Formats: sequence, structure tokens, C-alpha cells
Amino acid sequence: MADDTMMADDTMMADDTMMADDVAPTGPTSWDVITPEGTSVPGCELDDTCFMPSSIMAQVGDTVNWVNNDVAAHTVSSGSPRDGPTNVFDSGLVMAGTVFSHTFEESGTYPYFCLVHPWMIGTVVVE
Ligand SMILES: [Cu+2]
Repeated sequence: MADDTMMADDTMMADDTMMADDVAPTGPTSWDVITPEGTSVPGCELDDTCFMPSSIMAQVGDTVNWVNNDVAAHTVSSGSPRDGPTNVFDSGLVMAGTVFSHTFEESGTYPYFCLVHPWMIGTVVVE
């Protein structure tokens, strides 16, 4: 997760035709979503803390990294407990202490849940 250590590359071609420094960065962003300890028993759904944050607003090309900080395995599966998986993405079992990443190439609203613990739900909105 060393993705915030990149230097600006505006020192490479010093005095040529560089863009102004105040142009907003447009590169893809990485978002971290944490699964806290204890989410394998119900309760986190009461204050929407099964995935933190449970809602991400991303841009096309962005990547979401789901970090399992729990001691149990979880899945990150597109869809909803009510309607089932949509198979846009499915992590399979994400073991304790590991990460599942997905890059969103199309805009849309992507609800997701944990197949093992269906009270665990979240949403990624890609614009
Ligand atoms: Cu789970």
C-alpha cells in the first residue's frame, strides 16, 4: 500500500512545455475499505461498519482495495444478499490479514456483500 509515495514527475523535463502545476491530478485513485475485527458475527450492520467506509464514490479507472483486518475470512462479492451475486467481481475467500483489489472500468452502482456473512454490505458508485 505504498501508492501515496509517488513523486510528481515535473522535474524530468525542466523548462520545456510542461503543464501548469495547478492542473488537478487526473490519474486513477486507490480507495481502501477496511473490514474490521468482529464482523463475522452480526452487529456491524447496525451502525454500517462491516465495511469501512461502506460507501465509496469512485471514478472510472479507480481501484478499491478491501483490507481484511478481521481474524475471519470474508468475501467481497458484487450483488446483494437479497438478489444474489452479480459476478461483476468476486474475491472468493479473503483470508485474515489479506487484501482483495478490483479496478472499476465502467461507471455504475455496484452493491456488494460477503457471501459468508450476508449482513455485511457495501456499495461502490463509479462515475
Ligand atoms: Cu464476511
